[in-house]
Amino acid sequence: MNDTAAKGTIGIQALADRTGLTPHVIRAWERRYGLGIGGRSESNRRLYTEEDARRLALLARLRRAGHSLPRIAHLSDEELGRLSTEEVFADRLASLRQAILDYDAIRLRRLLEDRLAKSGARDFVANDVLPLLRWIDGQWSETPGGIASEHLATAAIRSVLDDLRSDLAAPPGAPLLLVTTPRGQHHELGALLVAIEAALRGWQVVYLGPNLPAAEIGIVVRRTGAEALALSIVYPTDDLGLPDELRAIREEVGPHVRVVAGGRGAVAYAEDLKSIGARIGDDLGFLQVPA
Ligand code: B12
Repeated sequence: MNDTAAKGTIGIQALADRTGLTPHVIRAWERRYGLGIGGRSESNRRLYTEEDARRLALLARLRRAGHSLPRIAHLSDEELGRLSTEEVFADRLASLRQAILDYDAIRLRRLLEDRLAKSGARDFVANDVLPLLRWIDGQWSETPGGIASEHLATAAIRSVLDDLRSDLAAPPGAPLLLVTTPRGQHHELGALLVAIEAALRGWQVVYLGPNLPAAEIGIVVRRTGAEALALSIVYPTDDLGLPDELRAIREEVGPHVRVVAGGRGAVAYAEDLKSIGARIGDDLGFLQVPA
């Protein structure tokens, strides 16, 4: 038992959800290799901390990248961190990048689906989708054919994420979250990622796609009784109409619906978001399903 274990709040199923492993595998690994995670609550329940979840996710990633668990399970967190340099994971992206450079949309899609099936949703997002988007970012704006590559890549990513999202079923009675981007915000992938994460956390998600006017959001809230609304804001960051649109969203949804906004452009509208009582930031902790 490690000494932070007593403060753990995460049960084994939640730990499994976060790491993409099953409870059975976690128990087996603990038994065999002593992973240096977890402790017991006063009622003798096995509980884990956020650091434990991060350590276990890292161990699982390193194992998938070819490291042997018996050899790495006892390393310190710092030593594990060193192993997980970009280099270790570079290979993982190589075939995806090549498919993009070859304009081979079918191969790209197949590779992405394959990754998702092998790694599970969270690992796929963290270690394939986000690094790939970082690579795409500004990669070829000056290169002829570069814009086509970017469009091809994001169309494939979008489509795989959308399939993943629509496959995630909510438990009965789950609270309802609407996810969209406000009018004028056309970048959609952030909203899709939020929809996926929220569904994994037990929300029933109604995904409305990008660029939705306030009045439409209001209609859906009233019709569905949604408890919360997540807005992704990426680009532009200087839309003079967006502050009014955000105020209109609050008026439409009423005072009780929780509103959260994230995405790389959200901070540009921080004051406006604050003024409508929206939470801002990428912390998905707010998506904790209300008790
Ligand atoms: C994919 C992409 C596109 C695709 C969009 C496809 C689609 N259907 O969405 C295409 C190719 C069409 C495109 C077009 C353009 N794009 Co673009 N695009 C990107 C790219 C690569 C990813 C954008 C994205 O989806 N981000 C969303 C997520 C993945 O990232 P994030 O915002 O950091 O969000 C993270 C968190 O904040 C969180 N999150 C996101 N939303 C929310 C919401 C909540 C509630 C919470 C809790 C968390 C959360 O999730 C993410 C994961 O951690 C970025 C570069 C990049 N890597 O971000 C450029 C980028 C956003 N694009 C950019 C630009 C300039 C454009 C164009 C103007 C290019 C052009 N000259 O035509 C057009 C504009 C289109 C338009 N009408 O708005 C710039 C914006 C620069 C700026 N000033 O901010 C960027 C940053 C590229 C760059 N470095 O220049 N783009």
